[in-house]
Amino acid sequence: MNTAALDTFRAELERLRVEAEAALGTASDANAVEAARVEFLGARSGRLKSLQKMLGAIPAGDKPAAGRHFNEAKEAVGVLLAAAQARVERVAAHVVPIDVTLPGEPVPRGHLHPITQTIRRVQEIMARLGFESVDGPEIEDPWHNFEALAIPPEHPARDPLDNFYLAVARGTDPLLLRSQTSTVQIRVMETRRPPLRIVSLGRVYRPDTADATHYPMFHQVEGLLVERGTTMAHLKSVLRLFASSFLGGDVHVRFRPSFFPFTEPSVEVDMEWGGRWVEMGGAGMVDPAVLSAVGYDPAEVSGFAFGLGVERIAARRYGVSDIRDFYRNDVRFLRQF
Ligand code: FA5
Repeated sequence: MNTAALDTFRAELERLRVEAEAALGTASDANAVEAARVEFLGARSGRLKSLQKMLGAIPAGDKPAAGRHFNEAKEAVGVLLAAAQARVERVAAHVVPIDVTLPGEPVPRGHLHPITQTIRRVQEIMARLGFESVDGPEIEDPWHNFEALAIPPEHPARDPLDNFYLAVARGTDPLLLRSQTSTVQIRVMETRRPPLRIVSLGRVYRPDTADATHYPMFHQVEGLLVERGTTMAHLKSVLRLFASSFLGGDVHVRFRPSFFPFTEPSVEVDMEWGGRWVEMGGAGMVDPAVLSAVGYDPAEVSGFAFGLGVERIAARRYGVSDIRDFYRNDVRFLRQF
């Protein structure tokens, strides 16, 4: 039978264990753990030591049981202490002291992609020549991408192998990713009256195999001027002024006879800069049939249009020999611009 003294002793031991668990469990650093150790396990005045002294008052028959309970409690508190010490050591090892007086890590600043820089520069130069920047949709209907530009249904330029057509419901017109920015000429002429001076820069898409001068997604700069008395001489002057501002220095522009269904006459535009001729795009006088189709009177106004490859002129300006580099997303390359 347990005596009242043994019961009290056990209750005291349990209270001590619970309090030691709370103190050691919440101790947040080595000092707090050490303070708890002294309080509970201190060799001279620790609380366990005080309880040990009560053992003397336990009746002789209960002494072995009381001793066992005491040892169990002491061991339990010892385990709690070891766990608390290990925990605060782990935390301390991970805390890197912060020196707030050190200079911070520099945050690398990005910049605009060279193609975006080129687009903005072209817009700026053309604005100085009086050309307003306009946008058009990248998903187009066949009217704006082909028909209004005098490219009839049987024309090879409409071949599914040469365009990115979008799947559409049966019976509706197949939309496509525009293959040229000349679509914007039509969109502007449909909604405005001459005189017109616009420039439009944006993405176009063709299933071309990527090589040093081709990419399936690329950018074009489209220019359109419609005014009374416009001639090829105006076209050449504008292109030459543009090229000289863009590339810097004296740039020569050469026209080679060509064909586009929506211009007559049509030319390929080459530019000579730094002793080398490079093909930059196509151009011509807007075909009178196109002017009529949008409700302009070809007897009253005439116009010129041109379309240049943005990657090609950017490559020329920056001395890039492969336009695929613009899209490899290699920051070592992009950082140079
Ligand atoms: C056209 O796209 C005509 N719309 C240009 C035009 C506009 C003519 C207005 C008359 C009046 P072309 O298909 O030649 O033309 O393309 C023009 C330029 O885009 C090319 O000279 C070239 O610089 C660039 N280009 C064409 N295909 C690619 C490609 N896959 N990757 C990069 N640039 C390209």
